[in-house]
Amino acid sequence: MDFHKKVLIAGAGKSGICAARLLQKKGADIVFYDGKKDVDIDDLLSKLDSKENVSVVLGDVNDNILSDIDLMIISPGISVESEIAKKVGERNIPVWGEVELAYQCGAGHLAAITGTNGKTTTTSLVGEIFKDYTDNSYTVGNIGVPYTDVSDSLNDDSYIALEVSSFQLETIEEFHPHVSAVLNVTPDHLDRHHTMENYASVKLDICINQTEDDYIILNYDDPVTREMAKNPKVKAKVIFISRQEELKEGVYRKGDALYVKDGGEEKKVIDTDELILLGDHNIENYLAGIAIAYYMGIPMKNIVSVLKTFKGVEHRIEFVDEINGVTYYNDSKGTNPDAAIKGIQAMNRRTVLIGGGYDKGVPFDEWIKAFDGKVKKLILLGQTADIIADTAKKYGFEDIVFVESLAEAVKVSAEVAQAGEAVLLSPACASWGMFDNYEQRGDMFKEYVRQMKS
Ligand code: UMA
Repeated sequence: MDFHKKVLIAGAGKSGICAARLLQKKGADIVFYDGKKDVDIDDLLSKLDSKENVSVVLGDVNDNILSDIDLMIISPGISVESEIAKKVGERNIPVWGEVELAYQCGAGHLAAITGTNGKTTTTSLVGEIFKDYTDNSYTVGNIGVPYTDVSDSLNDDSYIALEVSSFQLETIEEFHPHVSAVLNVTPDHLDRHHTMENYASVKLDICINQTEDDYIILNYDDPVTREMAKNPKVKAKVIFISRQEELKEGVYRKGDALYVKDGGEEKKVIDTDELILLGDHNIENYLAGIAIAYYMGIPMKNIVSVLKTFKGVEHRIEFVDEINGVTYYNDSKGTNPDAAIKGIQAMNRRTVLIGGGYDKGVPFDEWIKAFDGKVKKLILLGQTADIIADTAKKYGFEDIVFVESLAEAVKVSAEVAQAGEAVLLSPACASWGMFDNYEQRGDMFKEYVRQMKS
């Protein structure tokens, strides 16, 4: 593909910057556009390899900038219904997402993973399995590292685990993974996609260029993804995963073990008690990870070896340590009640729960109802402490301690928890006000826990 062109890059975030760097290497001239008027232009230019033949347009879309553009690369955060995308489309200028650009410039064996929940954990698991198999492997996409950041380093032997969001799938053209996966589809991003039908349809576009030589992994237990198997878009071989049913063909849980059944032959992969991550949702992530790696042709020994050691994604029900028989988990990414429900559901023992933080005005009722007799004591901090306590009392839960800081929360938890129990930081609230972000909150939690060991 000839990129000696003038390319408009919409969005000056991570995706736009990596796309620009890749295009500069290919000899393109760049026009950056960002809707934010206060983007620091010097800072933006300093992130590029060269400032030559780069211009920056901020704020309103000016028709003049479109006059000699050959291609637009759109960042995932910018809707295809945005003014700039519409204006470019009207001029018949192609609009590619950053993922399409990376794909067209890249090479290698590609596995692409989407779904409403679990895609980061599954992508990370698949990425670890690829890494165990070959040094020439990459974990990229919505997970945080733009695909364009690595596409120039790829060759035919590379293995790529790519997390793709529905936003990124809106603007693919030739994008063609060998194995794709749609893990589940539940309501999300409806402000952008308008209806569940549109949202599910754009997710299924992950397979639109696949052929019968490829595979699509679908979740049999999710009614939406189960139905997808019948969709005319699906040309690839369908491989189902299920944690509820033994399948005639596919990857499933039966009793206390996970299995692959391929060509009618059942192969046991691993006993579930050898896995580190807890919760049914993680069984689904494991099954998907096994299916993706297996159909990418990775030997079972690499798959099993990573399954035994995979600790999940940082800050998501992350095992921190075991001290005096008490297991500590960091779920700082539980920044809303829905996410925190998954956190408490994942606990298989009595748990001291640390919650509270920034007030986003959301109700906590469903979270408290999910305690399910497992919460031994609720340690509360931050702006929402009183609201959470009032909600808990409404449902008859009174074992509450108020603390002033995360350090105090850890100290009190350690005093209260007994051997065989767990301490879980899963705040159901954003971290703002007390911390810069959930990562900092999680890092500090881990630090306080580890200090107790020394
Ligand atoms: N911008 C506009 N106009 C708009 C919207 C944004 O000009 O209408 C500009 C912003 O001012 C900003 C730039 O676009 O300067 C940001 O671009 P972006 O929102 O596409 O963000 P990136 O930094 O490029 O990060 C994106 C993904 N962000 C989104 O999809 C919103 C990151 O996913 C992804 O990790 C990264 O690319 C690398 O691939 C984040 C995300 O929240 C984690 N994803 C959603 C999710 O997981 O639910 C889909």
